[in-house]
Amino acid sequence: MKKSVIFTFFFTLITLQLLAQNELIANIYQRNTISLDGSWKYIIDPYENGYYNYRYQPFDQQESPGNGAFFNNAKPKSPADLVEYDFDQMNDIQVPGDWNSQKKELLYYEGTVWYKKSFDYSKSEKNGRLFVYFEASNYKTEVYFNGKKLGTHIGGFTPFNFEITELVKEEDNFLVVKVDNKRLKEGIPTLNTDWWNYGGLTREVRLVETAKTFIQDYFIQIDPNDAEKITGSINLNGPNSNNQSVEIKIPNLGITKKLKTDQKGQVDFTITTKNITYWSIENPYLYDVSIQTQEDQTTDQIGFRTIRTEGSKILLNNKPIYLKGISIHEESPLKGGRGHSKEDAEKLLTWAQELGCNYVRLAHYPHNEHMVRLADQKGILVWEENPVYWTISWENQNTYENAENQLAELIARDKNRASVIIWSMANETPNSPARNIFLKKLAKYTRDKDPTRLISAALEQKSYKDSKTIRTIDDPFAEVVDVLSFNQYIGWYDGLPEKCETITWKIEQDKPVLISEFGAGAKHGLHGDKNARWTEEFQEDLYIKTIAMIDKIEKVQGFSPWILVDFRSPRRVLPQIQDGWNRKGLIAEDGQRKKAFFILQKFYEWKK
Ligand code: GCB
Repeated sequence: MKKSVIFTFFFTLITLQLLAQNELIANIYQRNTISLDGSWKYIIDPYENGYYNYRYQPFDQQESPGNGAFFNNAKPKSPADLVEYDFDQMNDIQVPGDWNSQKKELLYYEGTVWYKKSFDYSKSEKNGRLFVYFEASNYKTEVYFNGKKLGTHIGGFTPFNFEITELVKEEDNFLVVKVDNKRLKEGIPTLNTDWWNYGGLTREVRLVETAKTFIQDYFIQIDPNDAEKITGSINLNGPNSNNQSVEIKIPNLGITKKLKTDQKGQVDFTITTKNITYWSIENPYLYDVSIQTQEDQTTDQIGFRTIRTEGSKILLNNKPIYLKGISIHEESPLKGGRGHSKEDAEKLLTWAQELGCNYVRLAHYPHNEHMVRLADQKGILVWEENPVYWTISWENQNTYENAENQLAELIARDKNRASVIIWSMANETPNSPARNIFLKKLAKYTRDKDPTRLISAALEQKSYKDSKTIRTIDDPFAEVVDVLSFNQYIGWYDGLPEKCETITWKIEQDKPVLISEFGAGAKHGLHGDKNARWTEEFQEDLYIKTIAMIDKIEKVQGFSPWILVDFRSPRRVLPQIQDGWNRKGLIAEDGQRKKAFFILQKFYEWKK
């Protein structure tokens, strides 16, 4: 082998190792953090000119990438030096925030944008460690710090972090991030969706300071088989992780327990206790749970509850519950664009509560962490969803791993949230052998990771045998899920609303049933005959007739109509009506309620 080939081989090996991101740090909001939000410099790079050299080889895999590589944040050292970019002369873009709704020229842009942030840093703890934590970035993200590659992240809606302890300096640090939101056939989601592909550093970015050996993660829940036992595990990270003393305290239960980590820096525990105030919709009680080690301390607010199914019932703390839900996309009701803030979450969940909801379906991808934190506080049950949507590349192993990884990151983030009761694997995926293998594997993976929650997926319905009036669920994945959910659009894509009066349902699985979607488009303020599409009256009538139809299905334990607020979708081009918006919202994008809002509200008020 030639020397240069050997070098490239080892260099690639080393870079591949470096690309592994660090395990997620749990409970980011209650750590020592420094925000990197605000103005960043940006370069639009549709040809990925700052990433590939002219032979289309990535600069970050070259021995000497030179001045062409944007991650070097290069500056000419003398007037003779050739540098064909300059971050510091570029315009600002705000982080967090999608680029589409910040810059006119980026409204429909799908491709690469480079971000750069410079900062000084003074250590608050001498022996501490430093990480950079991204709450989300859509879709493929390459992260570089002070000219070194930290790694790559794939997936637009889940958090990731990298350690920068050894790289950080007191002055002139620069973090360069390449974000590419090109849709990909083999991606999760794939090319085809019904929502806007917002690109960029869409959620917060922060530095996280930790002790040298710190509390990386913990999972603390009620034992699904014994509601008087709190079980959990705690993981430390650092040189002193093994055989370390750990103390867990839940003051309001009078619990103080001293533990010791094993050789892997982990400790599993079970605490038996009576008199737990269970987290519920009426009383979303959260306990302060604190974990202390010699070097580190963290506190979280955790609710304890059980969730399980029995026949066709869903039992919250052993009592049947009817899920009065609504589906929600993560768009900012205040500013438009991708939502990310606590205020966005507050507004969306307040609207859901005004409708009378005790449950929300966060479609079709993981929403920001504020949503589930607030749902915990407000007593709203949550369905969280992986972006396995419509027809993805079922046979591609990388696609599977990507789906599993996105779900793993979501579970890592939200596994201590009492509000989250359902992990949804997918939405409206067509039945095929490859799809069934894919989804079964994903469900098994999820169950192994988290045995304390229910598994579902938004499936599709079909005619029972050849009947014109009887509908059923005939899908092998229905055997796998705990909760049988499906979307149906009788009255909108399938006849007119009065068709609901002619349809009955034969659901044979002995499982609780949720209708994960139904709906109709209506332009707020457009009034007319109830048979005229796009009028508020049409949508209102569809709600009346659909609710009457599904309330007769015995096994139905709730539903989440499509959708709380009108949302942007490039598929929706009808002038004067859609203009780029999916109009199935009960609320228009400017906050105005449509007539159907009040129909659903009335039903939820009445329904026990
Ligand atoms: C669906 C999809 C959802 C779409 C909706 C619609 O079945 O699950 O993502 O937005 O229909 O409006 O057609």
